[in-house]
Amino acid sequence: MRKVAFLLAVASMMVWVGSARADLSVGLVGQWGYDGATGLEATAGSDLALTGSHTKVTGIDASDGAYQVGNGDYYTVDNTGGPTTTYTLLLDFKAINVPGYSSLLDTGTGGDGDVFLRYNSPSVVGGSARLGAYSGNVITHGDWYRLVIRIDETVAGDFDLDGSNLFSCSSPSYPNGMTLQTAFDLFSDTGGGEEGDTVVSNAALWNRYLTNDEVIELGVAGDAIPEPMTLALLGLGGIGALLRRRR
Ligand SMILES: [Ca+2]
Ligand SMILES: [Ca+2]
Ligand SMILES: [Ca+2]
Repeated sequence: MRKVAFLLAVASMMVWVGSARADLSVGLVGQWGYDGATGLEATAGSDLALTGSHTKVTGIDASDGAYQVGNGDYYTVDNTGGPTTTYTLLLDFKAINVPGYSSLLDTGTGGDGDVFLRYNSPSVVGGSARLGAYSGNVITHGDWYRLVIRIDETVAGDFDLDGSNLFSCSSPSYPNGMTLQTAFDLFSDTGGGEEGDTVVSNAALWNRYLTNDEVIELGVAGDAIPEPMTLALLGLGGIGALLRRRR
């Protein structure tokens, strides 16, 4: 009986480990850390394709890989299986300069950008979105930020910076046009010229609308994207140690 009680305790501990944190690995369909030999390698999904050139620069810390792109340089994301109307896109970036507007996202390839930074004073730019939805002055040149863009084309859009909500859009007209096509571009305003110099350290894509709690859990630029499976394995390892100790 003592063994049964122990196993029940183990089972409840495993449930606790599984539920203690949201599972941010669910629906993670793309992840790029800009840490590999070319800076284009995916740890989830497909490798990025580069148009133009990019320069390896100092990242968020000494061990972090990051790349700078300028006007005419951009990454194309393979979104085979799209168009995608519900998604979450994460970018860890810093703006070196913002000449008027600087594109962060073009939801397709070869067209106007859809999410921009907008120059607003000598040292600060406004965080941004399509259709006139701009935040206040929240972004300083040269500082790192984690931007999380959540879109459900039919319902809502949320933009969060370092875990704080910049703005929500519930108007049905707002997210319209934010559908990710079967390929889409980061830091491109193809032909429009509205691209500043931007450094990127991380990008990630989920095929679902993350919850507010999950966005808070994602934290700030450079924070690891939590993988609860690792936590669960740590939990199992601990349980294994307990089992061994009982013998
Ligand atoms: Ca660019
Ligand atoms: Ca576009
Ligand atoms: Ca990186």
